[in-house]
Amino acid sequence: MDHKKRFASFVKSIKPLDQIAIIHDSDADGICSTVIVAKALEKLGHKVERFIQSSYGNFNYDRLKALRDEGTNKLILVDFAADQFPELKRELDLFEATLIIDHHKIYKNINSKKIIFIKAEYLRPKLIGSDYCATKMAFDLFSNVVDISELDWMAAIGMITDITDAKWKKFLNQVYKKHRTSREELLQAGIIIDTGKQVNPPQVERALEMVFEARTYKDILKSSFSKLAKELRNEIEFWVNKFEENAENKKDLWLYEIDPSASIISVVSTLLALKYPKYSIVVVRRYKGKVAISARNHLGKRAMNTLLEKAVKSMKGANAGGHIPAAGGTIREKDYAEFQKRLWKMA
Ligand SMILES: [Mn+2]
Repeated sequence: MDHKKRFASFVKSIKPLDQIAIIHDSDADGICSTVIVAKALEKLGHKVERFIQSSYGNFNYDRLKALRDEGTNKLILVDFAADQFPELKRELDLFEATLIIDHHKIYKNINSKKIIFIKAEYLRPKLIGSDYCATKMAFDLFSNVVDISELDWMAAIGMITDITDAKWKKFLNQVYKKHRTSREELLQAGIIIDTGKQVNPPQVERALEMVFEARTYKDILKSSFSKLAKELRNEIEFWVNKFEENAENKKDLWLYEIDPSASIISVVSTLLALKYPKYSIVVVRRYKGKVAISARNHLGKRAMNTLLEKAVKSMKGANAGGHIPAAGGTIREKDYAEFQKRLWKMA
């Protein structure tokens, strides 16, 4: 059976007593895709009971078993590369059925009787994951079973903020026209949603709620989160402007350590990649004994996911992954020297 058909039969098989949980990435793409899934299911008469942010720590047998024991029998994972986990089969076996909608690199095809595993390339063989974000995938998949056309602006926010909009000009132009808006304005809304994961402590649940309640993108622009976003913007600009002065490089590879008050390395690296498209830029931040890493190469000439995967390979408690132009990871602070050594070797 093809992926669209398996998706449709997953949706059709949901029964009134089923309890559904969504595990999602905490950025704008993860949040917008989650809201699209939940709203589409709501229209079909189903309620999503639990929303859980994906993290490497959250995705393990004990936590998933606890979720199952609380009653969750159907699991939906969005914008999260579950196929990266070696123990995955045992973990997902806890649930009656699992639906995975994701556009990260394909590590392993984990389709099975109980797992409906949908990657960007499976739906659109001519595209790659970095052209087709989870929000648009969810929008397209659910549009086949229920009319959610009023959520097109939300799909656009996910696409623009995840920088996966290049191949979708026609769709996006229709959205801009219909809602009398622009790429800039929807990007602004996406940046506000992203504030939820950046502030200290994070407020991802509130960001999710805000998007859930928004009737249009304007509600997001007017939300209380927009003030938080403004404050962060000054700090983000500060670190972007310090790049040339403080970053180190070997050939096209740049390493930039920053010490911000919030988790803004991924925005800083994205903005730097747009400013210096030819560079491969790795931005790092030490935090609580760990080092968070965000890597970008806007032109995709060097695969950032592979670069980080190699640089953290077999380090204890480390993880890395993502897309060709944009990847991320975490290591222990004590492994940072080794990480740098490996990075410069690959320059
Ligand atoms: Mn994404």
